[in-house]
Amino acid sequence: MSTSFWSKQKVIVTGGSGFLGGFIVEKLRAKGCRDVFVPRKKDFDLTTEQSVIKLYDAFSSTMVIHLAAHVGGIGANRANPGSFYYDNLMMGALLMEHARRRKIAKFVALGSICAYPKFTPIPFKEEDIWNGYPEETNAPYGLAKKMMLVQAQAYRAHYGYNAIVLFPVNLYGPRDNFDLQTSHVIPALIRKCIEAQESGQKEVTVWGTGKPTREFLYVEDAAEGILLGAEKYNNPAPVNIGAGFEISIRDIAEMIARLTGFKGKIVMDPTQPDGQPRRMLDVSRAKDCFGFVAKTPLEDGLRQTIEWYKSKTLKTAASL
Ligand code: GFB
Repeated sequence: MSTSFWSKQKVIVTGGSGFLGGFIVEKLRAKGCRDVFVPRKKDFDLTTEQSVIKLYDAFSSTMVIHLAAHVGGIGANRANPGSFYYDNLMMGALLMEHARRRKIAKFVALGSICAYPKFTPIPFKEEDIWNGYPEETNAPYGLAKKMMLVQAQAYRAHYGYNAIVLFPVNLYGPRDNFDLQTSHVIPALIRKCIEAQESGQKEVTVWGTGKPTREFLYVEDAAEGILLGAEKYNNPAPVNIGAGFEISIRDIAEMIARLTGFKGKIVMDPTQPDGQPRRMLDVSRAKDCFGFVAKTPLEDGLRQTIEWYKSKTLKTAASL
């Protein structure tokens, strides 16, 4: 445990009240960091320069962990390509530039696996990240996030600034977004299966053909990997943060049906987009550079997510 390192850090966590951010803030405190500042969206619009200046005026820090993003699943990406591009591009550019001007010692930027080319050889290696255009449904988002990699490498070369960029794969877990229009596939299918069971529905619709594959990293493992990188990694090369397996959408749908106890039919809806054909990361660099290996098996992570969602919906029903 590197308590001594974190006890000396004063950390700004943008997006610190979000799905991943909440786990990062909890882990920071568990690792001995006592000075954590989470800028709330209602107080700081981080797509504007004056808000970024106001943030850095409000809290002097030794590190920025930039998680804030305008993000959603494939449906949200298709519906909002312009704002996903602009908001994520501006937040990254402004936060890193002003962190540099303030001489904030370290900037940790979170890229996205959507930045990879549509047809990247499996497993995705970081050196392949520039070998093509990303898959169309989430290219604006992925490229906006990828510009932080360009900025970080340029700033290290020009100013000697210490910014690192980590590329997490699809995340899932408790406290995720379960809205059926804007969520990612795992929370969407958990909710659909549970609601179908409760309402006696005989079918659950799964978007696309079910043929694409994805890799899923449990959110607490992602938080651990990001903080290990934040503490130990100080190089310009990007690093994948993942679990190192692939599973088809049909297989994950069947696994979620089994784990939620939904016994009805899974119906594919090919009018909905498949998105990237295949995803699976080479996770060796994170292991070699800062000892990160994901621990939570997919079934265990799904069970914990399903239990959390059930308890949350029970609480909501009880409070009505
Ligand atoms: O998780 P998801 O929305 O985003 O979709 P991506 C993954 C796959 O699951 C796609 C299928 O092939 C979807 O068509 N899918 C099946 C569903 N049923 C559903 C459903 O009910 N809801 C959803 N959402 N999908 C994300 C990006 O791409 O990758 C994010 O949208 C982020 O911005 C993330 O970058 C890493 O995996 O295609």
